[in-house]
Amino acid sequence: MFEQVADPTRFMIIGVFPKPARKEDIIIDLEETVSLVRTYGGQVFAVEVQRSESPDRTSFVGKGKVEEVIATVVKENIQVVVLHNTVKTRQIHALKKQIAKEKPDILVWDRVDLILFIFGKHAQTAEAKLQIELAAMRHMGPRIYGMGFELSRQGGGIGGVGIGETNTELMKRHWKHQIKKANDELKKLSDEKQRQLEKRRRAGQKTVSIVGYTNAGKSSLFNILSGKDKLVENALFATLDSTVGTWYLKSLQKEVMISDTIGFIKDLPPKLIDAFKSTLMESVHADVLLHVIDVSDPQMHEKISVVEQILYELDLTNRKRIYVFNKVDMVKDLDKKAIEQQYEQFTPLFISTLNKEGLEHLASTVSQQLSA
Ligand SMILES: Nc1nc2c(ncn2[C@@H]2O[C@H](COP(=O)(O)OP(=O)(O)OP(=O)(O)O)[C@@H](O)[C@H]2O)c(=O)[nH]1
Ligand SMILES: [Mg+2]
Repeated sequence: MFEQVADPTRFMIIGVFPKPARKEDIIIDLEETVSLVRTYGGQVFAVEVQRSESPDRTSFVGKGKVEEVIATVVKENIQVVVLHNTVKTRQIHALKKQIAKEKPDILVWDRVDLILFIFGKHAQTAEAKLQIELAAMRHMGPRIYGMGFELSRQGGGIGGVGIGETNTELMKRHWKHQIKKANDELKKLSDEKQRQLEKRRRAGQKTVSIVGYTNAGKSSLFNILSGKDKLVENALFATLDSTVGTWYLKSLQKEVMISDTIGFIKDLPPKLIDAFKSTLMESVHADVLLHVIDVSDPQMHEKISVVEQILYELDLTNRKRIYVFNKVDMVKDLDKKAIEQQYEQFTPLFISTLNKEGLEHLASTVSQQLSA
């Protein structure tokens, strides 16, 4: 698994937005990246926004802007420049090279790098670690060796920095080997999972899976329904693995399996989602999906679409889904009617895991869907 050698804490964010983008939307958008930095454990000392129809082909950020960025990096002693967008490897490399003239140890990450570093910090299970390792290798490419990462798995290390410059062939071979090794190990784990799922299915056991945007309250709901005690945190990506528990449905007089898993976020590249297929396997095999939504979030509708898009990429939109609008305790005068109308086809219902409100109705709705 990759580990940060010494965690950087001083961050700067750069966002490139199209000219017509509204200021309010830009702020909301950037706020998510700021929370990602916080989740990582960093602090944001500067934010730069560039308005441009098309990002610079060479270094993503335009020439004049780069000068400003360098000045800020030096002045604020920035350790990591995070590009709010998802950026091509060679552009990141070019930008880094320019900034490094003034600050040699600068790190430049794009949004996906940042998410991967967060995953890397939080991963607990062998499966989650392997998936992140693979995703990181695929997304970062050989760039990974200059990013302050080192391969810490036994026998996996090649000492981190520098190999790219010294022996490209050796690096390429090592690279292929690492990817294959991680792939093989992951395959073993997911085959085992597949067998267990198959066994459950043969035993006639139904599975309900909780999905949704990160921080919506999925683990909170999972804990109540399963009586377990999973980590709940006001942070993005508190959960990275998947956990299965049992939920007793009174009206059916039987137990069903319930699973909680990693949250979704916008702009996740498909290859990253692909890397998490093993973790998401429970959801893939679920009889009913509970899509948990934070009803107090001003970006609620956009986030619903992001989750739907990812479910589509996972080929899960043919599945029965129930929209579970959570955190009703936080919204005064909630217009339930409007939401019910808009999402009628997804059997919308309203809960608060905090006040334990709406849970009976959730149980009866799920029971109905399972026996339908
Ligand atoms: N007010 C209020 N807060 C809630 C409710 N449900 C969850 N929260 C809070 O929302 C935050 C996120 O909750 P989690 O259950 O960790 O959310 P999650 O969807 O599992 O998040 P990730 O695993 O990070 O994707 C925590 O601070 C919870 O205490 C609710 O009904 N009302
Ligand atoms: Mg969670």
